[in-house]
Amino acid sequence: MATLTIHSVICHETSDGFGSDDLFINFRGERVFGVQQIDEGQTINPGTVSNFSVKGLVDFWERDSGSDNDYLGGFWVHRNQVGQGELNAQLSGDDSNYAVNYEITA
Ligand SMILES: [Ca+2]
Ligand SMILES: [Ca+2]
Repeated sequence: MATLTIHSVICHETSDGFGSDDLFINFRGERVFGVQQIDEGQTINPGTVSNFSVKGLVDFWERDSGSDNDYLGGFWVHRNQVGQGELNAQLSGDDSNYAVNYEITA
């Protein structure tokens, strides 16, 4: 088994529209974190969110009521990333700018 830990999610720019983002995170299609409000300049620290056997897709969404949720972006994680230390991903969906720091451990 491998473990996905999301150390930090830094919001440099929220998605389109007014105000903060209502962020939630899915792993393999199931919600593992949120909804958590986040605004520009803020950082959240989800921590260990899931275990997995081989690989999985991590997706970041912005929840909207009254319209479809906005897709912020995502990335694949794989068990062969165990031991690679802290990894980084950039999200830019819906004109957002997020920096994600994560790690895969055994
Ligand atoms: Ca929203
Ligand atoms: Ca929105």
